[in-house]
Amino acid sequence: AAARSSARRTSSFHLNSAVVDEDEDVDTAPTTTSIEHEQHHHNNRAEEIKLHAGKVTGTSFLPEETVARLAKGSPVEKAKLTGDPGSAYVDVYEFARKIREGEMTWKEVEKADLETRLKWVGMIHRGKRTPGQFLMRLKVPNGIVNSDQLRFYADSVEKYGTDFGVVDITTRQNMQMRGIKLEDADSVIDGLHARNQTSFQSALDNVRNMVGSPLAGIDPLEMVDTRPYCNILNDLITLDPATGTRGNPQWGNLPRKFNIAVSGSRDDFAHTDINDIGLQPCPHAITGEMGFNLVLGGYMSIKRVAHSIDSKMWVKADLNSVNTLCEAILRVFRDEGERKDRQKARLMWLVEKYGVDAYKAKIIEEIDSYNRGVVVEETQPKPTEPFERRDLLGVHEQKQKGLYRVGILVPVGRLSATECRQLADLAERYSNSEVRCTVEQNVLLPNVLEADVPLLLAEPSINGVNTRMKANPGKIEGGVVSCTGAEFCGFAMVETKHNAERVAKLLEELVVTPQPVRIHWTGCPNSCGQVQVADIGIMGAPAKKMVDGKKMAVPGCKIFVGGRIGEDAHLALEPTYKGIPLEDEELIPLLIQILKEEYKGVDRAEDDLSF
Ligand code: SRM
Ligand code: SF4
Repeated sequence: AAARSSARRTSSFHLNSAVVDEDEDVDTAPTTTSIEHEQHHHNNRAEEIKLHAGKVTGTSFLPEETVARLAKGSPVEKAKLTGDPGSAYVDVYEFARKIREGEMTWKEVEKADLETRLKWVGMIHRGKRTPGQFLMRLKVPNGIVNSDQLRFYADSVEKYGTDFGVVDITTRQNMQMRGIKLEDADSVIDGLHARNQTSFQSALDNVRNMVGSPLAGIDPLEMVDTRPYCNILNDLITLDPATGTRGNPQWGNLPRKFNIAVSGSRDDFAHTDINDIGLQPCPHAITGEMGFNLVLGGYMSIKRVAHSIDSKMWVKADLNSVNTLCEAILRVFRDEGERKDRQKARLMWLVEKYGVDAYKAKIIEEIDSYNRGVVVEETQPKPTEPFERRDLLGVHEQKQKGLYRVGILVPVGRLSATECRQLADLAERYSNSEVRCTVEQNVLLPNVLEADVPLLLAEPSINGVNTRMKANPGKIEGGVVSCTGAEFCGFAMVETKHNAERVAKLLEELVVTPQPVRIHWTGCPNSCGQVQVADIGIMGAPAKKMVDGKKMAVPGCKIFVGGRIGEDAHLALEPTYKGIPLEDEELIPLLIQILKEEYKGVDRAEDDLSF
């Protein structure tokens, strides 16, 4: 295993022949990944199963010393050792077929497969809320989808009904389909693969969706077009170099989840400061050549929330450098990361174990061993001229004369099948079928002709007259982000999405703020809704209330105030308020107070239109 591991490690995985070269004009770069020439594999089930059947497992890439640690590791590590998650790429087809043909029911799938291994194909069982139904999480590099994919999501979830069959845009600029049953999973996966997308390696101990700039290629202030980087890294992680199919065992047994974000401008729309790897564009101080400063170790969890730290590394903005740097970091993390205590298994802990200088030396040694001519330099000084972070919602000029980007609010990221199709219609009519997701769970349509902008804004699906989606939302409702919450998530302490959408509407009616205010909701301390970066972050938590003269436990929240994003990012690590019952009479007055004290809000009746 060790020999195979090192042989694999030093080989170069440049399968991305169709990935746009950084020297090319990438304005019309492919919207997703790059392997159309491999498409026949994905369309042919029998061939794909044959290819995967003989494939090496995730564990076989690990050095013997790491495998020994797995054996004494956490229950998840032991489970991964017993049933290699990489084989889920094949097993999901087997389960689906057997259930369809009446050979078994979903209840007979072993618990370890049902609740854990299937996460390697992006299937997350919602056993507590909707037994037998799954959420299928995709990989959408750089958050770019097209109308055909949107229609496919709608077609895939519709049969599960309007309550369960919905599509969510996530806080990683990604898509999730809900309600999927195991017997349908194979055809949905095939449909994704036929559309050059995948759900593989999107959950549990995998590298998660590649976040990039939603303005890639259309931004007058762009420093780097993030699309080719997101695509090549997505391919590095999910494309099996041995077979050319999705599902790559090489990165299929990491110690923990792993997040990568590539920022394209000083706005940092990708939130590099809360990702394990954050690539921040920055020109070289002497040569002026564009490159990336690397920040490391940002993450959020129940036990610890950490802002990323300066790694003291800079690489050129070219695909080989970025791919190699990320591969080296992943290799060291995979083989050396913590396997016993999952609370200490995120990258930050490994960097701290080494110390930044020793870690840097280790990564440079690893990069040099690949012999790909990649040079790592010291962190370069960031630009200092004044810069104001820009809005993603609303209508904005692009770098291309006569073309506009139009941001559209998708409240809490939730789309019904009908809304998916409405978005697809808009994209076909106005944006060359392209839709871009943001980490704020909204979308923007790029490349809208100037003359078409008024027509788009007046479209009945987004004009705000009885529509959830809005092209011109208010400053409060436009800034709402929410995790999944109790409706589907077993960890949730409270309901989030419906509360978030309703409370935002209420606040919008009562208060006016001069600037957009970002209110984030998250159902538990895992902080999928990233409350620590929000202006106002509402996290599900216990609360008590007097009921009939007795103190009773009620659903409640903690409130974080003052998180910042962009160049001047800051995490609000401690809540300002605790134990607030999640009831309108308690919560609304407090939120209004915060909006007035911290964000210059005024009562709507007093609005003097000066804003
Ligand atoms: Fe998350 C676990 C949803 C972004 C930190 N997250 C979960 C699970 C899978 C738990 C579960 O099994 O139910 C949630 C599935 C709920 C559902 O039904 O949708 C879940 N996380 C989400 C999403 C869908 C929230 C959303 O509504 O947008 C986001 C999916 C992103 C994606 O497309 O991949 C999501 N989760 C995040 C983020 C934000 C980010 O990546 O910027 C974080 C904090 C950042 C980070 O990871 O460092 C986050 N989720 C967690 C954690 C805590 C991780 C840790 O190191 O402890 C868990 C629990 C875990 O992994 O053990 C978790
Ligand atoms: Fe579920 Fe908690 Fe994540 Fe919300 S923050 S989706 S409740 S794990």
